[in-house]
Amino acid sequence: MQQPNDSATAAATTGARLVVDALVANGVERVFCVPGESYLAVLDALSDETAQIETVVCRHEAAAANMAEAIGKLTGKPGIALVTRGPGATHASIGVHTAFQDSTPMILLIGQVARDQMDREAFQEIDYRRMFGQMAKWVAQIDDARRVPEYLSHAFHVAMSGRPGPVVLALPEDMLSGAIPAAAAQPVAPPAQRVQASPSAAQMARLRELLAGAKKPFVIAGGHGWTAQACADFQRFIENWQLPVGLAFRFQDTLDNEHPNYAGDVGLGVNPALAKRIREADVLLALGPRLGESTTGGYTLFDIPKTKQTLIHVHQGAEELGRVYAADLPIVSGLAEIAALLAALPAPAQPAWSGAAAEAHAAWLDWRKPLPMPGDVQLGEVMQQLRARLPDDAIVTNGAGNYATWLHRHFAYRHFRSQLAPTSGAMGYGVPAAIAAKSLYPSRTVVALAGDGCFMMASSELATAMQYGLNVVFIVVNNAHYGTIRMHQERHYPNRVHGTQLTNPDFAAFAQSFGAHGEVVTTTAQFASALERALTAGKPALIEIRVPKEASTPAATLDQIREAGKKSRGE
Ligand SMILES: Cc1ncc(C[n+]2csc(CCOP(=O)(O)OP(=O)(O)O)c2C)c(N)n1
Repeated sequence: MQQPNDSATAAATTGARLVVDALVANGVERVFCVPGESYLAVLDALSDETAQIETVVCRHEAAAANMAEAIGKLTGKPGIALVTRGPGATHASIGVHTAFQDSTPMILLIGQVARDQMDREAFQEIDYRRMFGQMAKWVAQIDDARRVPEYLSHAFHVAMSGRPGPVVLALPEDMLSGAIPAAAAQPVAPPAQRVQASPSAAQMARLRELLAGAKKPFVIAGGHGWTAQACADFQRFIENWQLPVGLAFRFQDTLDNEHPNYAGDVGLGVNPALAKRIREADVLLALGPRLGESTTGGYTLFDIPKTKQTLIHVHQGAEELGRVYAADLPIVSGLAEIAALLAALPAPAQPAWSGAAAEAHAAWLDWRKPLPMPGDVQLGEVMQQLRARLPDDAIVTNGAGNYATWLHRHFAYRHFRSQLAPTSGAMGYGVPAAIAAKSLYPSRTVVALAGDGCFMMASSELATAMQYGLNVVFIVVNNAHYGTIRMHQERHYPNRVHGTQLTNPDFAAFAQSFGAHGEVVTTTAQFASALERALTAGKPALIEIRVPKEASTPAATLDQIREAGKKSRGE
């Protein structure tokens, strides 16, 4: 290991100092980390910048990376995670993968082995270019401390521009700690600017022509890259044009769900009436989302490679257009850029489809009504109670699991960036995402909804919530198994339950052991008062909701799922 920087040398700097200077220059307010000996010099430089940058110490690198990802989702600027080489980087990889799938700006900084140890499979050494090659927008290793400003500037630009995504930078330990003459280093770069394309006048004219000529148009909006102003512009557009709007999987906060043009979410378990409406549309405007598996009903909603519908696909990254579906009008554009133009796009006086938006919204309202489920807790009603009690701008997070389908179906997202949920379907996301959201917006209410499986993947972060006084309300839907996988198991291998059962702790006592508030709900009627106590506890709080295994989805029991599986195979 190299000697730390000799602070007596006046005009010296270090790679670590330059890294932190770049974070400061880009307005970074917090970094999420688990410390490691590979980047002590960065921690040391951060200790001089506590007025601007808070260092949030986590209990697991997966959580630190998920927190950084959540900050990227909420702010549109890269969230920063700092982890050690080898084990730290491998733990953190889930957050990088989510940032990639969700198109979220994020930068993962990894302490790397010293340059004179490289390529020996030294202690915890990994070649991050190969490791993260497919799940990051850019991976680099900074071998020359003098060039840190250039690398960091490029990292911020790449993460935020075009289709946003994660950048990984490996920082060799000796590059970070070794002193170099300050004059030899590049100067700090100005803050990075988001670079986005705008549609051409000809593309807007064609878009107008296609849309105005439609009989049954439909809009699917979503994807990362929206701003509050873009959402307001988008709302004006769909009101002027009387368009029905679906929101892409886990981008349900792009339009107020109570808006009369809202038709529902186009995600997993899509409302069949909505799927029918989309299939029968003649012109489809996909504004912002990838047309990925979850937003296309597992690639079944549209024909491949040419959709039956006239497809106008707007995306921030050119590489996404024509990936699966060849659009009639592909447009590369930032969402704020196109939304401003759409708001001013003259609408036909008497659209052929008037009344369609109201019909689609009525169908959503119908879909939203809870159906009875086995057991004493009606989760659909719980979601509606949650909606009624939480402020409109409350942030609600989740990870992966069937429990989230009640949230997605029965809750209504009413505010820009009030949903934090991974389109990557990563378990263990909701808890750290909620903690990050609360650290960013201390005055907003933040609720993390998790299954028992999902919660336990990140439950150690209760300690982080306690340490930083981040009063998140954690709601754990406990059905004592990995319910989603059991559902698939029953569908494909009826009555052969294996590898999906869980023995859980007493969640309320578990939360209390951290110093948090904890309680159990076993009936629908108990929920409202438990929520009230959790929201006013003055500390992080956990509500365990006990539900039976049989309550598999908002619409089907395990028995029904098993029987449907058998029937589909003709058994
Ligand atoms: C990190 C990760 N591991 C495994 C999976 C596969 N998986 C998807 S849902 C699920 C079960 C989730 O269980 P739980 O949180 O208890 O929710 P439930 O489905 O019971 O409502 C599993 C194991 C995943 N999506 N992510």
